[in-house]
Amino acid sequence: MGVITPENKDVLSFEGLHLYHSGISNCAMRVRIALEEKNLPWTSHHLDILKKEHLNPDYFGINPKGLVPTLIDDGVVIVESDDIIDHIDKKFPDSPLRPTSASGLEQMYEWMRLAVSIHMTAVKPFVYYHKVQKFMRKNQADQGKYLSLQTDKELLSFHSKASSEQGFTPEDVAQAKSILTDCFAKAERILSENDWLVENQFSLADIAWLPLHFTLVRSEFSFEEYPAIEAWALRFTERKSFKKSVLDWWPGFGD
Ligand SMILES: N[C@@H](CCC(=O)N[C@@H](CS)C(=O)NCC(=O)O)C(=O)O
Repeated sequence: MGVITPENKDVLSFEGLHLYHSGISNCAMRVRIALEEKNLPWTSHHLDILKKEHLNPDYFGINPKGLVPTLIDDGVVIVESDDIIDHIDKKFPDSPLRPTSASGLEQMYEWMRLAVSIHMTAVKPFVYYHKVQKFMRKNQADQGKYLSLQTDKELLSFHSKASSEQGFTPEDVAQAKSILTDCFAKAERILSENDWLVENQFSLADIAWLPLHFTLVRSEFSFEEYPAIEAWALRFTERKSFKKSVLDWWPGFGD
């Protein structure tokens, strides 16, 4: 989706980089990593999504789906984590986070698209089942509020399931796991011969995927069968950006 025109016009006068984000959100992690890799100053607007701080008309007026992250760059509102990190790298080209060849670029975008495309079908159900649904289960008042704010059908259906008595089931998790396994098998093949996902050069592709590893490993997903991915994740944690963008914001799942 990228650049949008928000209903909440307050943000149009924001100067510099402002990020609406949540410590726990893997999508927001991508943006914080890109910002720290570039050493860019940014203003934090933190919303604790476990406490449902994002469920209010002001925020839905900025991000129509009520999701984090949202970046405001000098009054320009950008949503969707892959579009946001692409914007950051294009606008601030020092220390580039992309390969130079056309085929490398195509591969990088493919990995970014894949990371975003499996969010609703695999990452969210897996993480909700193991960690989040006990916090996110909405009471009737919260559910009513959500219904009055949310218009996106896929999210309405996702959250009505998450809030239901049963929540996500072992069958949902098995389906999610099979999608994740396909992706990680592909990444494992590449990383067993390379340090980074595309052309052996650190890029937005790695930034799109590291938060998924970080979150899934804390949600009982086993990476035992993927030693090259484990080594890649470890390499990532050694980067200067990692502590400031991921660890320092990570609240834990409350267990
Ligand atoms: N495709 C979006 C997904 C954003 C998304 O789902 N964000 C999650 C956190 S990772 C969120 O805001 N969840 C709160 C909710 O579903 O109400 C992106 O990549 O930015």
